[in-house]
Order: sequence, then structure tokens, then C-alpha cells
Amino acid sequence: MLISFEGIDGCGKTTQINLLKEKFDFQEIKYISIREPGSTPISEQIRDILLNPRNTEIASETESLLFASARAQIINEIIIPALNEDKIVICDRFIDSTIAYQGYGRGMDIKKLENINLFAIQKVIPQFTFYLDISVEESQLRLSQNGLDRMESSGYKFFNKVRNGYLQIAKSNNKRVHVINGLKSREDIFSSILSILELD
Ligand code: Z5A
Repeated sequence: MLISFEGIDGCGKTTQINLLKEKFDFQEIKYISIREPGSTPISEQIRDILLNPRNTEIASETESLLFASARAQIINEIIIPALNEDKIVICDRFIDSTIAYQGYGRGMDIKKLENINLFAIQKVIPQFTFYLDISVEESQLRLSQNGLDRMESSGYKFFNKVRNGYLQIAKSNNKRVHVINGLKSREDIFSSILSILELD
């Protein structure tokens, strides 16, 4: 089973993934956890290019293909082998991030991005996607303490488009994508996730 977590920056994905990992550890459920972009040596090198604030000249097409390249590497090196060993795979971001950020955010053609995604993922689709919905204002408050990377520096208007994109993706994939109010407490969010996964 593959479970992905999605949302704009600071929505609480890492927090919820850590809680889920603790639960799986306690129940002795076998899993692996990855973050996108990254998680393999090659994908981490691609991550450095993508997030480096000095790389202001990256074209949106390049950005889209680099995210897909990082994903293709994780699919081959980590995700498919783990699924073949019957492990649960937890992904901090996956295909929907590309549609939300490069598609709705940057305005790249969504059909083309879906095809690039399909090429990268070799038919591996999440069974459950948790989209943690927070406002752009809340996202900026949660992130304001840290230095911003290249993607985080994209501004309010961009993140508003990304958030609306996520809501659109959730509407079109309502069996797979579960929208969770990310403004609720960590505990309430986690109990909604467990209930959807039927682990409560
Ligand atoms: N990107 C893309 O454009 N296209 C793609 O295809 C892919 C990615 C795969 C990766 O960023 C960037 O790449 C991302 C999208 C883009 N950037 N943008 N912009 P990243 O990996 O560096 O970071 P992130 O994925 O955006 O995650 P994050 O910023 O680390 O946040 P998070 O994991 O969602 O949240 P968190 O660390 O769990 O929580 C953030 C803070 O909120 C923290 O202080 C928590 O204590 C607090 N928090 C958490 N939950 C709550 C609740 N419930 N209430 C109050 N406060 C909370």
C-alpha cells in the first residue's frame, strides 16, 4: 500500500507522518517513508538544484522535469522494491504536488504533466492521499521563522493558486484524496487519518 501526504508548505505533513510511523512501529507494521523530492542520493542532488535560492533562472519546464526525474529515481530505487516486499510506503509529497505546484501554480499544461507523472511512476498510484488543507496565511505564519528556499520564495499569489489546485485535484479524485482540515489540532488530524485507514 502506498500512502501520500500533500498540502502547501507547513501544512503539517511531516508531523502526521511521524505520528503514523510511531503507530506502525508500535504495531510492528513494516513500512518505509520517503520525502519528495529526495530520499535517494540522485534525487537528493536534484532536490539541491530545485530548492537552491540562487537558481532563480530555472524554467518552469525544467522544474517540472526535474521533479519528475527525482520521482522516477525513487520509484525505481525505493518504492517498487518496498512494495514488492509488502511494505507500506509513506510518501511526503507525490504526483499531486507536481499538478498543484507546476500545473496550477506555475501554469504548466496539466495534461502534459499528468503524462510526465505517468512516465515517472510506472503505474504506481497511492491508495490513500491525505491533503492537509490550511490557508496561505497560516502557511506563511508557520514558515516565517526559517530562511526560505527557492520554492518557498514564490509568494502569496502562487501559493493561493497551489491551494486552489489541490482542492480541484481532491474534487476530481475524491475516492483517493481525503481532504483534512489542517487547522485542527495535531491529535484531531491524526485520529481522522487513522479512522480513514481503519487503524483506530
Ligand atoms: N514541490 C513541487 O513544486 N513539485 C513537486 O512535484 C514536489 C515538490 C514533489 C519541497 O519542500 C518543495 O518542493 C515544496 C513543494 C515543491 N515547496 N514549496 N514551496 P520541502 O520538502 O522542503 O517542504 P514541504 O514539503 O513544503 O514541507 P514542510 O514545509 O517541511 O512542512 P510540513 O512537513 O507540511 O509541515 P510540518 O513540518 O509537519 O509542520 C510545519 C510547522 O507547523 C511546524 O512548526 C509544526 O510544529 C507546525 N504544525 C504542524 N501541525 C500543526 C497543527 N495541526 N497545528 C498547528 N501547528 C502545526
